[in-house]
Amino acid sequence: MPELIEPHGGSLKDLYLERDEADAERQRARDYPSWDLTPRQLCDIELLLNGAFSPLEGFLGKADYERVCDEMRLADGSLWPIPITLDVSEGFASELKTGASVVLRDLEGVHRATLLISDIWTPDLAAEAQKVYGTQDEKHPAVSYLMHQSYPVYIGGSLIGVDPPEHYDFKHLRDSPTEMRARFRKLGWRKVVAFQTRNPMHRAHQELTFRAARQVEANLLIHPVVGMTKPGDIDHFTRVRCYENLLSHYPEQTTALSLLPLAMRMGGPREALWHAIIRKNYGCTHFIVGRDHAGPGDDSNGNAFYGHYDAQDVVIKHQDELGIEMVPFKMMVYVQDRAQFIPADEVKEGELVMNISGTEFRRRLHEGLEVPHWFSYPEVVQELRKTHPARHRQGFTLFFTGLSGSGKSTIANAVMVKLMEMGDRRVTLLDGDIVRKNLSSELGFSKEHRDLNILRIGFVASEITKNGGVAICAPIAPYAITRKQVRDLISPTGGFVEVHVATPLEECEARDRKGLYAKARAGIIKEFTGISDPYEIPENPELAVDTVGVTPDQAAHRVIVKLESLGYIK
Ligand code: PPS
Repeated sequence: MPELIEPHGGSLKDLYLERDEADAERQRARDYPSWDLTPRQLCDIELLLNGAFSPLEGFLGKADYERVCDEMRLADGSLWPIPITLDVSEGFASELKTGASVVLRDLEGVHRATLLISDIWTPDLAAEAQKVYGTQDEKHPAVSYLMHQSYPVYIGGSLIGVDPPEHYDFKHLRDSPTEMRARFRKLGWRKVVAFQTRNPMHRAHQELTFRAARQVEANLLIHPVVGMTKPGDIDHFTRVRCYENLLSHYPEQTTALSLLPLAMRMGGPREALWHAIIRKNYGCTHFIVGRDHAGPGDDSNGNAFYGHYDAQDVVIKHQDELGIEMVPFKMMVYVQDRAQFIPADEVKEGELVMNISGTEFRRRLHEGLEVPHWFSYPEVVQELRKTHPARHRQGFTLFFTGLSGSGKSTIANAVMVKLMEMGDRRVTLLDGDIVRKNLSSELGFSKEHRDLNILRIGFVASEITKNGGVAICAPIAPYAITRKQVRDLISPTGGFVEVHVATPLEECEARDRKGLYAKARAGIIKEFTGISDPYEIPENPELAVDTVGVTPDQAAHRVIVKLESLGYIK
């Protein structure tokens, strides 16, 4: 395998074969078992193969995995804080043996790499969550991923890179570590400070990066993550256009922008170390770590998962070993009298400090309110408004959930008619029965089939929402985690409003419009929700409507009022 030795950034593992070797590998591997990589695995493999994850040479084997979880080190002792593992289904794993090879394919079926299997094992995912992220609280995105999205078996081994991924967007901003180092060399940049971000950059970020570069007398690399970030983040297309706009406000020749196709884990301190190693691999000499670096937000009790500056503490502790220097920063605040952003710890007594939080900024975007110029450049705000218009111009999904016979379809229908009467909305109704007929006719009512049904509805609704329409869904959707998956899928594309049609079981059964409850009681229909199958009551729906003593028109009106109060209709 070619290994480049570089004075700047240390040695780099480039795992790709030369073109003719790759052709031969493709031929050789024709009959190997093959695995379709998940979106996260696709991000991981890109950075494994291009050397961004050096010194890794593949997905972690068991000994490396265990030591990484326990001590943030590979089996050979080198620092590595996040387990990079290949999770596969039990069925697929049962076909495999150590010493054999697996073809890894992308979403289009292209052979991206071959994995030479060294280990196959079933990890304790809850233990991994506890060790790596310090919690089993599923509000942590990486914990939720481990518990609900990860496949149960890990396979480890070294990788042979066959075909680099093709990105069709922002080609001019995509550099491998080798290309990035070459660019720095060509530009004559000897010291480079990297700035990691998953958010749009405003003036505070600009000032912070200016100061960092000045402080260490280095050039600046704005190195935003465009792989996978925190669910609900602004999409990378919008962000990158914002960064490009902002770039014109930096002095020429001092600053570069390049995109990092990383799948973040939101692992706070451990993730900060990981980010630092990656930036060293890209040839940077310095790395900015600010407040709440790679923070996952608050846990289920409303407390922060990590201390605001824990990431800085961990990075400083390993600084010598890392081979890249941290530039720590406090939160930046705007001091009105100075008309300037400064770090919070430099504010003098009596100075008036202004700040607009991320939440407040999003509220202003949603409501179409003004964003002051001191906070962000108008071009950046304009770019954000294009893809994040005020709420009444956004698409949204209205997701009714409730027992059979609770009145979901009736209310959904009435709401649809009222929205169509208003005239400025394109509405699609995905009622339970309609979907079962047109999308899910082969499915039954086992948990697996219900989940599949709901995820299909979620997929269609997300497409409608993304394109500015209104999707009204009315399935039973009895499982909380599946409803959450649908919410997480749709929220980044527009609004998601969950309405629990909370008519009590006794009332639904008494109505028994379709005669199904009687059949369920008689055991003729099995797995009937509320009778012989569970219904998990939504804990925090945007609205709960009990239809007892309420006409369908009144219930629909409550939904319309809720949509108005949330800003989805004007
Ligand atoms: S789910 O759980 O969300 O996938 O269910 P959904 O697609 O909404 O389908 C519910 C409708 O199917 C009829 N039906 C059953 N419901 C629940 N449990 C069982 N076993 C079952 N068998 C058939 C029932 O008419 C539901 O319609 P609604 O409109 O909810 O009354």
